[in-house]
Amino acid sequence: MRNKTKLIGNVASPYTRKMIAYLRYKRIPFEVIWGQPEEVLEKMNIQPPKPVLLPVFILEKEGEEQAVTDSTPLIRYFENLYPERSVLPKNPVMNFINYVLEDFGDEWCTKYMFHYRWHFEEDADNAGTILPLGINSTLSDKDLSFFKEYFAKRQIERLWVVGSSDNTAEFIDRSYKTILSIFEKHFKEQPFLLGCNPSSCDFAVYGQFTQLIGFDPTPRRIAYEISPRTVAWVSTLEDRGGLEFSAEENTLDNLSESIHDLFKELSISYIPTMIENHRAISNGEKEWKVDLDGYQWKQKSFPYQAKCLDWIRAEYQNLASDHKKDILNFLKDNNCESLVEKV
Ligand SMILES: N[C@@H](CCC(=O)N[C@@H](CS)C(=O)NCC(=O)O)C(=O)O
Repeated sequence: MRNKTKLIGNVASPYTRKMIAYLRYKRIPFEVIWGQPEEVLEKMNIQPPKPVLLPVFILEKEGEEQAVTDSTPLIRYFENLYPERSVLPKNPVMNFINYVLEDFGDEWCTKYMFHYRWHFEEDADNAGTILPLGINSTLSDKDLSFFKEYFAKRQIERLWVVGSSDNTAEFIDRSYKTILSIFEKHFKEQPFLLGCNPSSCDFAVYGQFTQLIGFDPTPRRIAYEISPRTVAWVSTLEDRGGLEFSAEENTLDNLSESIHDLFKELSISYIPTMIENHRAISNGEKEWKVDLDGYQWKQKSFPYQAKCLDWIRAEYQNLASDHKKDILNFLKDNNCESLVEKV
């Protein structure tokens, strides 16, 4: 029997929650160490990854333990080791749609998360208190109040880095509410985003929504008002180890209307920001601006997100020509073709 998979994470980290729910669904034995990766890895005498992000997995590779991050390639690594209960659709067209939606969860829904966590006083106050306690619940009151101020100040100052500001608050709020309305319609028809089984995109979106619904007061209130079905989907996806796997898969032809609606929302939010970020990185610009439906979006350039767009385009290029045609038609129908066609 293989050793248990070890990971270091935090309950308030969406990507940690994405991976734990994934491991449970896959029935992969694991041990989670709630803590700070640098401290834990030093004790274990393992080199920290660069950069250190949460979660950090400790994997046995080439006969030694290595610290590895990045949930999207990690899921592909585990899928190779444990092909049962696959979270990657077999149909290449659906697999591509899943890949895009996974990235949307990781790279766009995280903006809702960071924005609501630190933009309003009530949420920042909650996060400032609970985050340090999540790392050490026995902190003295004096240390807690020091860390609360330190964390909150640092994160509020970083809001603009991901595009959240007074200029974009309304746009982010509108996008979050649109997604919730689409999900409400969707989960009335199907239990998961792409059918009867959860796909990797469910886990990515779920990770961010564990925070929006389970941690931060403002987005929680909004979600309960707009989409009780999303609330239920988040609560149950936490542990779907007991779900029977179904061999049935959706295809592009019977894809729900709500997934088309979801891509229409991506076309005015996630896609233009990914493209503009990619352009800025290619031109060596440190920050960039784009008009999103009349809102002036400004943020720092992220090399990682430029890589994400390259990966999506590579996935598309690797498809057979018939599948490429189907995808392009689907993307065009939803104003999303710039995702794969350089403009
Ligand atoms: N692409 C990475 C993202 C991981 C990530 O950004 N984790 C956050 C916590 S949820 C983090 O460690 N942030 C630290 C920082 O930005 O300084 C993944 O999918 O695992």
